[in-house]
Formats: sequence, structure tokens, C-alpha cells
Amino acid sequence: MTNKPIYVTQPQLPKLEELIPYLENIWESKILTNNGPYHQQLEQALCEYLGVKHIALFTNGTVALVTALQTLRITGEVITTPYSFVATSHSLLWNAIKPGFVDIDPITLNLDPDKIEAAITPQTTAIMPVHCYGHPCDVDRIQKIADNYGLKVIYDAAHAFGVQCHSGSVLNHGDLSVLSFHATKVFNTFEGGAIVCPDTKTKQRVDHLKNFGFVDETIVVAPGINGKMSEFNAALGLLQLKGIDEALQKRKAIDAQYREGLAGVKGIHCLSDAGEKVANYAHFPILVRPEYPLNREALYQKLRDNGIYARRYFYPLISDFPMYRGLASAAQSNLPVASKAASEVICLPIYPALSSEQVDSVIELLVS
Ligand code: T4K
Repeated sequence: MTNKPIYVTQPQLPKLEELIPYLENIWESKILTNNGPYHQQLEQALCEYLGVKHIALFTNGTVALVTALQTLRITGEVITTPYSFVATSHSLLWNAIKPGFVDIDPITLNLDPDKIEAAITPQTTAIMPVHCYGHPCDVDRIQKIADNYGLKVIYDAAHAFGVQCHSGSVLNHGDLSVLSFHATKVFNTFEGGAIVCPDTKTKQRVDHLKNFGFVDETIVVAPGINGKMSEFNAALGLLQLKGIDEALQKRKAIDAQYREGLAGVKGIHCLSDAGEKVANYAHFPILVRPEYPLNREALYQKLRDNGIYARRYFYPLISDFPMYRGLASAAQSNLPVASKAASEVICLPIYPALSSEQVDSVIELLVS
């Protein structure tokens, strides 16, 4: 039994004293929200860091997803993955859109491009894939299908902060990409999120929608929501950016340690990358296969009994929750790969402050 519990993640935080000058400025200016100076600075800084043209900050990733769908006026049906956090599909239901679940690729666990076309109906207007665990989807093939059928693509990029694929930032693919800056993410602002937009016109529409639809004091152009990030969260984000490269290096080292320690363990499959040029090591998922002496549930419990609070992301599948399971596309027979992955996966702890000894203690439990 390890002394202190080890959770699947732990947020990275700057030194508290470094935050104080930012707070003093906020207290002095009395600008707490509504596109204040820190908000503007963080949008600019993130565009530069991530290599994207426009970013609109949000209170969280879920409201950003809901707003992204509103931005492009998506209706009808949207093709998506069942192997994700519920927020992905919930954003569709909040827009009265019917999810069309499509199975995932067995190697990357991302939406399988081979299966998308068969799921397109006359009502389909968009595809919402997820860069699961920060591993890029097959963006080129997905775009080709979208172009052929006249569909929009909105990426749920909640896990994909800083990830680069063959063509640079993965966030530049699709019509919009949505980030989460939740406490559990690679880059956090406590709560937060963003929409990455390709042009000023789209960014302007997003900015209206996240501010109730206001264009100016008297003009409201859409039934917008309140999705604005506060100055506190934005200031924290500016500080967090200073530590992000070091945090990513630490994650990379932990990833390497797990891979080395688990390489010879029969029945434990470490998910490989999806060919990204720059990875972010957001999660460390393993698949517990039949050759392993314990099944997934028994291993999950063994870890817990030893103070390791690993998580079964993503089990159950979204399509198995009550508000989705009545859909024809939610049938397990339609989603064999996702169903298998959901029954085998365990995400091991990975975060910058996790020591090499702690990683060893997790590996030891898996090996013994
Ligand atoms: N799309 C995708 C693909 C997503 O994964 C998510 C969120 C979203 C969209 C929506 O974005 P946001 O609206 O959240 O911005 C967590 C997170 O709450 C959620 O943000 C995340 N995905 C999901 C994968 O995981 P839980 O219920 O598993 O979190 P929780 O509270 O059990 O936290 C896990 C562990 O992290 C805890 O055991 C301890 C540690 N922790 C957590 C928090 C919140 C801390 O040490 N400090 C903290 O403040 O959902």
C-alpha cells in the first residue's frame, strides 16, 4: 500500500505568490469579466503558443461545444463517437440534434473513417469526432468524407492541447475545434475552454454567441448564452502557459517509464500514439486483454485497494447511458470495437508532479 493515494491526475498549478500581482491588478481595475485585458491577452498568447489563427475563450469545454454547434447552425443528425466523455454527445442533445454513433478504430480508438459513410443519412449535417486521449483523428480522411457529402466537422479537442499532427497544430483541422481547460486537463484554468476558429467572421459569431448574442448595447443577433471566461481564469491561464513546456516534458518522461516498465507484461496493451509529431501525453490508457491474469475490473479494484485511483475512461460508452441507448446507432452490435475497448481500458495516473517512484509503484502492481 502506498502512503498517499494516487489519483488519475492532479492539476498543475503555478506558485501562489506569482498569481498575487495578477489579482492585485484585477482588484485595482475592477474589471472582472466581459472580454477584459487578461482575457484578450490569453487569447493572443494561446494563438501564438498553439499555432492557430483565432481563439475564443469559454467558461468550460462543454459550453464551448454547445456554442460551436450553434455557430455553424448544425441541425438534424451528427455523426460522433460513443467512446468519449458524455459532454461530447450531451452538446448535441442540448441543441436538439440526434447523435449517430459510429464505431472506433481498434488501434487509435478514434472515430473509424471507414465506418462514417455508411452512417450518413439525409438528415446528417456534421461530424463531431474526438481526438481521444490527445491522439489525432485521421483528419484528412474525415475532411474528405465531409467535403464529399457537404458536412461540417467540429472536433472535440478537449484532450488535444498542444498536439501537432503532420501539418502542424491538429486544432487547425475541421471547421471548428473545441478545447477544455478543466482542472484535469494538460493545460488548466480551473474551469475553462475555447473554440478555435479559422477566420475573424467566425470568431465574431462565436464572440456574439458566448455573450448572449449581443453585438452592442442595443443589438442582439442570436439567442446566445453566457459562456465568457472571467479575468481570474484568464490571468491564471497566462501563468499556466509559462509552465506548460516543462509540464509536457514531465508527462513525456512518465509515459516513457510506463512503456518501458510494462513492455513485457502479457495481456497489458499500452495504446500507441496516432502518428502525431508532437504529443501531449494527456492520458496513459492501457487495455487489459484476456492473457492478463486478472480481468479489467479485478485489476481496477486491485489498484484501488493499493491507493491507486486509476479511471476507466471511457466506460460505460456514451451510447449505453439512458438518454442515448434507445437510438438505433447505440446498439452494441453497431459498436463492437468501442464496446471491447470500454470493457478493457484503464487510464493510469499521469501528471507532472507524479514522481518516478510513484510510477514504479503503479508498474509494480501491474507486473506482480
Ligand atoms: N469532451 C471531452 C472529450 C472531455 O473529456 C471533456 C471533459 C469535455 C468534452 C468537457 O470539457 P469541460 O466542460 O469539463 O471543460 C473529468 C473532468 O471533469 C472532465 O473535464 C473530463 N473531460 C473528464 C475526462 O474527466 P471526472 O468526473 O472523471 O473528474 P473527477 O472529478 O473524478 O477528477 C478525476 C481526478 O482528478 C480526481 O480523482 C482527482 C483529480 N482532481 C480533479 C479535480 C476536478 C484534482 O486533483 N483536482 C480537481 O480539481 O471528469
